[in-house]
Amino acid sequence: MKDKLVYDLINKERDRQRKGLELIPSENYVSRDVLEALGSVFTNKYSEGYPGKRYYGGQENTDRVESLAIDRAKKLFKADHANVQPHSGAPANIAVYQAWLEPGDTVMAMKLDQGGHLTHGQPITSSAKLYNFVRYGMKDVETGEIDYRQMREIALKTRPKIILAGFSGYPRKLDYQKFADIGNEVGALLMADMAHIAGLIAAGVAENPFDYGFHVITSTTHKTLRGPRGGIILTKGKVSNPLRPVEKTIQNIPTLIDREVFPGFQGGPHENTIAAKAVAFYEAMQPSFKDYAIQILKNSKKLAEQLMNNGFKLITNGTDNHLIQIDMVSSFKIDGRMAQEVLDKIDLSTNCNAIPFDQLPPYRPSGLRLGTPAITTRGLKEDDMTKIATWMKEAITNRDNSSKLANLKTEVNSFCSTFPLPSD
Ligand code: DSN
Repeated sequence: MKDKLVYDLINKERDRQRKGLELIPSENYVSRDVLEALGSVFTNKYSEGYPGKRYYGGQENTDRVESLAIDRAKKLFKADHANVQPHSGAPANIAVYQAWLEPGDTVMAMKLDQGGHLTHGQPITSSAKLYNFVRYGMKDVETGEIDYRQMREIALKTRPKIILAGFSGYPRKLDYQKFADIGNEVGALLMADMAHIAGLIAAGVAENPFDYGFHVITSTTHKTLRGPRGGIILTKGKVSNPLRPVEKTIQNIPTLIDREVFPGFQGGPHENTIAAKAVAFYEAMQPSFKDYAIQILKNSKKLAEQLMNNGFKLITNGTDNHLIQIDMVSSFKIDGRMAQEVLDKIDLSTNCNAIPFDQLPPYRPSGLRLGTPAITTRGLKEDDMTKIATWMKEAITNRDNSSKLANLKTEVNSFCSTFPLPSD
């Protein structure tokens, strides 16, 4: 590469990724094949429209690669229709809202502090300015059980047009049947945002919301699914004649969503990313991906157990999925940001996060979020989780001792040198 500045930064970032452990639950390390597709000449091509119905010429290869990504996504997630064009998870969610709602309509989604996501109606987002969001949360933060009785009462009162099951910080399973019962009772569109657990669903180690009658699933492709940064929207039902006006009915949802992604909300799709999505879907279909997903869960359970043994107070006292939330204030009387910064010093990457009923502000919340998708890709197993929990405890309790932190960092770096990145 002639641009030395960028070249150096790419190399430095590769080194950073090699030397440390990525514990942020929404991150992962992609394969060399995914990277190659992402950096391919498909980035040169404009292809507004959908396969077979484009607005520009020269589409014989883009049509085929996008069709491949669509077919693989459908197969992987038992969908009838897939839109693989959303640039990421936020645009995917917004496209569904815009396809189905009118301004002022109500959406029911998880509270942010309980594990919900910004795009599920946080007041600072553009969606929250257009639509009315009502909330559900946990009945008991010690177990993580959702308060389904209260959820139903709120739904009967507010008649949401969408009931959204999904999260970015909730470590337990959702009861999709209960969501479906409430949604069907009030006539809501059942939408799941499976961004965090898409890889677990693809591998068959987490439940698929379509098995419970959900109408729409959105996801990112770069978390547990281990693909490029991007989004997808999956639906049941087929696209109807795209030239005719369509009514807002459940049957028309695939057509409404396709129209909303393009031309409604986005312009040209990123066909290089779509090619990389196709590669990631292929990889997720291989038997080894199931082993990977099983190991994510084993590692997560073990890490949770070891952290608790080391005095970390976990939100819901454990985990059923790939992610773990720690209440750092109760555990060690420091806030989540300070904990994140201490762990950065020993090359363990985590992220601070709000915890239920957090008394601290979002930029300096009480919680720390971590997870096992990336370290499992790297090849770590249950025994290694004991090391990570011990390093974390040592670093947090010796946070003012710079030579102790330097020693821990050396230990982490030397451990990591035996676990190359998949793209090495
Ligand atoms: N930023 C993602 C996460 O970390 O969970 C969600 O969009």
